[in-house]
Amino acid sequence: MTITLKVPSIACGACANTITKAIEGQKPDAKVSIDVESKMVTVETEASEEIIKEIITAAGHTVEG
Ligand SMILES: [Cu+2]
Repeated sequence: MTITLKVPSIACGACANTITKAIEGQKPDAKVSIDVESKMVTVETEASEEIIKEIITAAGHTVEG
């Protein structure tokens, strides 16, 4: 399943790196790609959208919607 989330708190590549590591750390099967310009996070994973949102939030970021 592909999950796409807008994360407005992403300001730079370091933010994207933090989120990528947080998701991949907890869900090693996940493939994460983040576009810093549009602040869009795309995750290819078996995990639910709710879980991915929780991981991003726990990493100190805010998911829109
Ligand atoms: Cu940053």
